[in-house]
Amino acid sequence: MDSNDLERERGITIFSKNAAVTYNGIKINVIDTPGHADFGGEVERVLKMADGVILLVDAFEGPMPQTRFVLQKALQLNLKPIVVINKVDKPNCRPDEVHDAVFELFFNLDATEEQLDFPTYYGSGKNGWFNDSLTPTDNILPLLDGILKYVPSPRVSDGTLQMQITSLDYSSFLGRIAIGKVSRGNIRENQQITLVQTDGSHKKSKVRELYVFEGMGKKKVAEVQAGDLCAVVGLEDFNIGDTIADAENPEALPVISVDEPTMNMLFSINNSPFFGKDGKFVTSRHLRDRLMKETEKNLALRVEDSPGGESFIVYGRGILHLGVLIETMRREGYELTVGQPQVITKQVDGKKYEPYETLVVDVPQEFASKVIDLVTRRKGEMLVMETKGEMQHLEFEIPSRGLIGLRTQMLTATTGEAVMAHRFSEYKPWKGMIPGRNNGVLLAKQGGTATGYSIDKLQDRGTFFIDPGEEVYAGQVIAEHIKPGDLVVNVIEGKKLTNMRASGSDAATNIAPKTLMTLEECMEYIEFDECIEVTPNFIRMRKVLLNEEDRKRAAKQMSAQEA
Ligand SMILES: Nc1nc2c(ncn2[C@@H]2O[C@H](COP(=O)(O)OP(=O)(O)OP(=O)(O)O)[C@@H](O)[C@H]2O)c(=O)[nH]1
Ligand SMILES: [Mg+2]
Repeated sequence: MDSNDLERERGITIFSKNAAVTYNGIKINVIDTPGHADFGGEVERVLKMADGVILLVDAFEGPMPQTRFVLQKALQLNLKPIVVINKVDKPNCRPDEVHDAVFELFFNLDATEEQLDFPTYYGSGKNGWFNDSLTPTDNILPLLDGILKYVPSPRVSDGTLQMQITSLDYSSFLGRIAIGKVSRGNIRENQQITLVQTDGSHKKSKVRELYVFEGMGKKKVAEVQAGDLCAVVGLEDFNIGDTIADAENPEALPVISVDEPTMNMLFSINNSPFFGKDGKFVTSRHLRDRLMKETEKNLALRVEDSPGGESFIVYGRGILHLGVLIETMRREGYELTVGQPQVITKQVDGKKYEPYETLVVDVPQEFASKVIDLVTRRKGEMLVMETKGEMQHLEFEIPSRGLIGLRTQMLTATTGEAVMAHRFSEYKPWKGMIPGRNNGVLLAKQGGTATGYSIDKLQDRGTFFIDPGEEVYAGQVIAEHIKPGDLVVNVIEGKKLTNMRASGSDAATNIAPKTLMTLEECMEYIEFDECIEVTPNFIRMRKVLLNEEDRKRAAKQMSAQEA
């Protein structure tokens, strides 16, 4: 069901989606949720529409850190999950062990007796079958039977209309669409309603059109009964969390709460020399309107104006959550500058607390000690070490700060073999200094077009992030230095012209291709005095202070302050 461009590129679900099937005369609404903890806000609200949960687990990998997160949310809502162990087609899969691991997870999450007694189905989505045993079939009917058997019919109560808006959709024909579950009464086309907003205020409105989910699409209907999910067209000025209620006697449903943000980043207008060259929306006004609009549907996101009015502090649930927002904006034509992600600390009993995460790393045996060393240096503590076939399975507790920049180092240290995943666990006391990036960077001395000649000469000094022919500006990060400390270099030098020409001596042909970094890799890479210029076609890392003299002065000031 992943239909968004970003979802397809990354192979993960970011936004929840609806589908519906009718089986044996009973309508089954299906809601697909993201699995990653960064999108917890999305999971928490859509689970409110659900009467049951199917927990999908990989038959080889078993429960992942994010499995714990979504399962916890479901258990807290008193939903009784059906466990589906998928991908039993994988060679070396271990469905029985995975089943035990899932049981243990339920137990650790304080599941009730009833929840612990979960039904389990096995199968392969890829091969199109699911069964209540490991015996393959050629269909998914046993699972559908299980859904009818174990998922209770919707809990509805008697009374006037109540429907909480849990998602938004947009259509250029119909405008904004409110999606939710009718939990009481019924809703009709052309009905007058009262919208009860999360701050308690009331607003009269009218339903223009109604849709229910059918297959992968929607079907227009005249009326929807309590228990079904629906999409309402025609309401004005609504937000997620609002209740659509009776026109005369409106009663609101409890407000949806979502987890607090754990990370923030400074978003500003692009103030590089290349300002406005690439994007359509470039002013702080554009940026502000776009960010505010996002907070309407992205519940775990918060935006604050920062003094001066040119920048905004954006609070989110992690690198991925904020990264997806930035990536979406650049595709819409925005230009912006984003700073180094900062974790959000809290004061608890007069002490400084910071977010911690559970980090899981699966890595071939021979790299295990390197990984442990790397994570320990970043103040991680190992909790679990298990052998899984050829692989070593490691679990750590680590401050979120320690994760920033870890991925690149981890992949380098394990020649790309490590598989890592992490999830926010809790706030705990501040763990002290965590070393940042080991290496310095090479910075462009002046603006211009990078030449193959200069890059070739500088190749043994660093690993380049640019190719010959790219436009650069002074203060732009163009390479990783092979050593600590930054170096300002000339990359626009042309080859001295001589009359001698030898075939095959063109420097450009010997240049290693540039290292391409994704937006999130850049977010994890930069240091506090650096930022990222994001435009529709370019992602450039740069110093906040582009001028070399300014940087020297700032550094002097800082060391004076430290002294
Ligand atoms: N071998 C095998 N691979 C599968 C099977 N089902 C799904 N996959 C693969 O597993 C990967 C992840 O599938 P998704 O459906 O995106 O997983 P997801 O759980 O929705 O992931 P999130 O939305 O990010 O939580 C894809 O590459 C699928 O092709 C299966 O039955 N067998
Ligand atoms: Mg998915």
